[in-house]
Amino acid sequence: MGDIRVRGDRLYDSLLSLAQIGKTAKGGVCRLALTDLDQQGRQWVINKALELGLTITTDQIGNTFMRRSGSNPKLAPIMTGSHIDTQPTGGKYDGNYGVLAGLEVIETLNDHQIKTDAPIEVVFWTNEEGSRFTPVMMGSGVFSGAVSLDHAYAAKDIEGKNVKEELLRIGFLGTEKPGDHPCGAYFEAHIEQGPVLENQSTVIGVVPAVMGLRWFDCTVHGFEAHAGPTPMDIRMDALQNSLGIMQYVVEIAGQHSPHGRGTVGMIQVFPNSRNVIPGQVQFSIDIRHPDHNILDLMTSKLKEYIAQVSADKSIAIDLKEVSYFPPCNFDARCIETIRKAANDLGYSNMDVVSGAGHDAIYMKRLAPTGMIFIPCKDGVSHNEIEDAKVEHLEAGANVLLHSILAFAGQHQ
Ligand code: HGY
Ligand code: MN
Ligand code: MN
Repeated sequence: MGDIRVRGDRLYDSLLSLAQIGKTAKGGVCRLALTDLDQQGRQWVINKALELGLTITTDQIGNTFMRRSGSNPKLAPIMTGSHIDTQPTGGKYDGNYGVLAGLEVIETLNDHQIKTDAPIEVVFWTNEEGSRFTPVMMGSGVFSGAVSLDHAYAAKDIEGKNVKEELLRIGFLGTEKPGDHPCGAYFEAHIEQGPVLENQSTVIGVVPAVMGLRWFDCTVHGFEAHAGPTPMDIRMDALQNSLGIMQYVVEIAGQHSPHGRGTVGMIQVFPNSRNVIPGQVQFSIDIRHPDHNILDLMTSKLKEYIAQVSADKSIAIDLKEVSYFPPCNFDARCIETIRKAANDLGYSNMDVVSGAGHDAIYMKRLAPTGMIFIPCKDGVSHNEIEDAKVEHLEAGANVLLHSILAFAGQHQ
């Protein structure tokens, strides 16, 4: 069994084919969670799974499990997967790679008529990106109990549509109770989305941990007035009063470099008219750090700064936490299994802490969990130019194959 390998060309073709659904002019993918394009992407993956002889289950938050039976159905399945929803200017590989690498593992086992003791399941999770709906990693968060189903159902997008109605509309409001689904171990293959592996000319990232994250929605209130007649000294300009906070988000990340992260990615100005002094501004805050205590310190500093701005300017500022997960360490046995597979296969490998969140951080709460990284071109992701080499896509899938087999056992 040690000498079986996936087919990188076949995996690459399936990634390019799935990437046609929501493809953008610059060669990326825009397939936001629970849109018609997400529905088409889901159906494309399910059709491929059905061709491979898998059985399909969907839970009440739309997480979808594609199962290959094992010789012992009593054993909990060894699971792998990721997400197929993307950022608005996403790439072909973020998430999609982990799902299709899982199906390539299945197809390789079918090719070699290998029967495993434990069942194997490939999963795609609902709304990992958190771009259209928060919280981030919604489906796996509900599956692990970190997010309530009702809270997820009520989440609304910028047009006021909620998750439950959108799941129903696209036909993925399943019946299985989230989490009522055993898992023996979970492995997720993903592009690194950063520059470390490429800079180190290393093929496989063995992921020991994921940074902790906090997301906020910050709303700064002001007073709408005419841009012409209103003197500068009496204005309550919500946008001007927001700028210092936005810069401070980046400043606190710098105060805790090299691992601190601070980003303002979304901003909405009301009424957003060029000759009206903004009466309200709502913007996103994303702060991260691999050390829990430092993440807490960054959070308290941010809150103190915002309170000071509110007092100094006598303005109302609302800060609402919309996503949180602490730094997470993966399972030692999974980490060593991944490292051994990479070494046995002859792939260079190194530890890489993940700056990006992944569904694996929630699966780690339920079962032994590990992640496999491969390089992406210039470390770029969440960008339409995201790219990866076929040989790296193949290498990661081979490490995934042998890591799964190490846990699933082979029926004699
Ligand atoms: O935000 C993240 O880290 C992930 O891409 N959802
Ligand atoms: Mn991802
Ligand atoms: Mn992403």
